[in-house]
Amino acid sequence: MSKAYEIARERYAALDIDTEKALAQLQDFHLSMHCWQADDVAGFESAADLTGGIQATGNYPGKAGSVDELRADILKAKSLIPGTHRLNLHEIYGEFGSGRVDRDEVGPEHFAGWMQWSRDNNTPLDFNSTSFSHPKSGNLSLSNPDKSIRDFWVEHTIRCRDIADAMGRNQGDACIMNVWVHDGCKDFSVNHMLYREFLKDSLDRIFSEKKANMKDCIEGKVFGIGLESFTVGSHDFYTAYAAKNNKILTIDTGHYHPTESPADKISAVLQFVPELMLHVSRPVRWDSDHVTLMDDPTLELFAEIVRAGAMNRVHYGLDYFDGAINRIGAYVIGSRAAQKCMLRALLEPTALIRKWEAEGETYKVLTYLEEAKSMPWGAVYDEFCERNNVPAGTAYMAEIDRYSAEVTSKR
Ligand code: RNT
Ligand code: ZN
Repeated sequence: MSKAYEIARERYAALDIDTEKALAQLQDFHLSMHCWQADDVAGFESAADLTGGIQATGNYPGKAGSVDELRADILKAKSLIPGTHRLNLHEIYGEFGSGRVDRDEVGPEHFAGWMQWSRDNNTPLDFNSTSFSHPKSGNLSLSNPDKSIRDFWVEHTIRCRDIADAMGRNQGDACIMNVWVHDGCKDFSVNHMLYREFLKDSLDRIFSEKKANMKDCIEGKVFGIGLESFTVGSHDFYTAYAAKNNKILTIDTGHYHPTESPADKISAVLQFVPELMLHVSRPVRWDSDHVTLMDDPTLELFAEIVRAGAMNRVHYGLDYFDGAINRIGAYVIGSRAAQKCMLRALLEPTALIRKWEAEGETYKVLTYLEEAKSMPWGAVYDEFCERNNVPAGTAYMAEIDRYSAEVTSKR
């Protein structure tokens, strides 16, 4: 135990906070690392461009080009992130062999290798259907007025639920499957009602069969690139759908209006939906999917979860894809930042602050919130790293640089 940690433990104890308890809670806090930071959302299905209103920018060398490279990169990143974590896969990351497997033909067999990997590496899997980067993606998938295209995507998503169910069975723990579709319009449309009726109907068909080993979550957003004027799966649409159908709602922190607070949605929607999935990201001016940092919106998000007593009702996915920087570094920075935000939430003297709030002593509420910022939480995080045999502080950079020199730069 380091001297710095011992001092931190005493300082927190004076506020009635048990750092050992916080460390145990942090050990039980599992991120769902998104596989798609490793290769700029390319996947292994085809060489098709990334479409569907999202874009990865940057050309940093060494992105993963095969399933083996992707697995190696994920394991390297995981070795520099304390704790145990999950991996979140998209359908386009299946192992399809040499023949083409279309999206309406995919099955658990294409993820048998991943399930084996999941067991071998103690890394449970989560899953996503993939509506983008395909000749049938267009602007509308599950809400397309053309029934044959709609049916194609319904079939795809039903098959993805089978895959997720197989993953959940394999790992003895529910696989969380996200449905996000890019459907929208670049310009004015007078068919909002029609498209939303189709989307609702498609979702009803997709979710009609109950599955024991997976859970569904649905993700809305404000707009996609090239689809700026209208989004079929808006937040109102999915929040209402999730509340009515008892589905998990996905909150992607990059998907809201700039002054809207994703953190404040936690206690609002948890009154009506069973659980939440997070896509923790960092929007810079728009849904730019920059690497997650320990910034104010993310701190507030995790603080709201802990204050709500909802730690176990939330799944902690990450969702960013920055092709401009070292991709292993991106995983390590973003994952550790999310953990720091959670740790700081766990170390908040909430009971004391609530007492001042109840007494109407607002200046004391602010005093405690302000002082919490300069408490020695960093020493507690370093202790967490050390107990997990992961380098604390900046020491992980040496290993990332070595891996770049020996592995990714040779690709
Ligand atoms: C897009 C959504 C979605 C994707 C991933 C790749 O705006 O955030 O979650 O980022 O599925
Ligand atoms: Zn997302």
